[in-house]
Amino acid sequence: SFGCFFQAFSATELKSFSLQIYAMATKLFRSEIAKPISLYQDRRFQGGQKERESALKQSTTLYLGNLSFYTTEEQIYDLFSKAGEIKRIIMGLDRLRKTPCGFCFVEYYRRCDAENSVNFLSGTKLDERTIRVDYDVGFSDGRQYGRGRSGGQVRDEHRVDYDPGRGGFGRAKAPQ
Ligand code: GTA
Repeated sequence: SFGCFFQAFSATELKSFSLQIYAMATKLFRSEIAKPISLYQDRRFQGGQKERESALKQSTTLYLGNLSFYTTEEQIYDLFSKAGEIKRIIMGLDRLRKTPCGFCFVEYYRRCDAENSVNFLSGTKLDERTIRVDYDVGFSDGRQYGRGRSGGQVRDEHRVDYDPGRGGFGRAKAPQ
């Protein structure tokens, strides 16, 4: 019986067991349950932290990052429709040139399909690049444009590497 099982251990051992179980549960809670749904904070989001979290929890819209400028809407459609039926894809565009600048929004009809995309497609490769899939609060007009000073994404203004899939050097190291 359970009584006999516990009698086999000293009080110190039982205390140590329960402390270990408590530590494991805390770790799990911190890593899984308390994990923020998205690390990204849109500075232009009209609303507080509660509205943001509630929008992210219900949203069927995803942000895809680290795309090649050459990846097409069709390629994105082919990969992301594996998780479910897509309502629309909005390509991220350079604000000045109106050409793809390495991100997009994918909207599904169903929340569970968006969840499967985040869980199974984030970190996979598209056009030989590791893509990032993030929950988004939902598309609104104007969000399809890069916000960097040069028209592309902000991150491309800061990077110092040579990335042929994203226009070569970032603005930080562009030859003057
Ligand atoms: N849901 O992760 C995202 C995300 N990102 C990165 C952009 N968008 C995102 N949406 C979701 N999740 O509609 C959306 C934006 C907008 C569109 C284009 O994509 O809401 P953007 O990338 O041009 O500008 O947006 P954004 O998002 O306003 O840029 P942000 O947050 O300042 O910076 C992006 C990254 O650039 C940072 O994570 C950091 O890596 C780098 N960065 C920014 N500032 C610096 C700095 N001073 N020094 C070094 N690196 C920097």
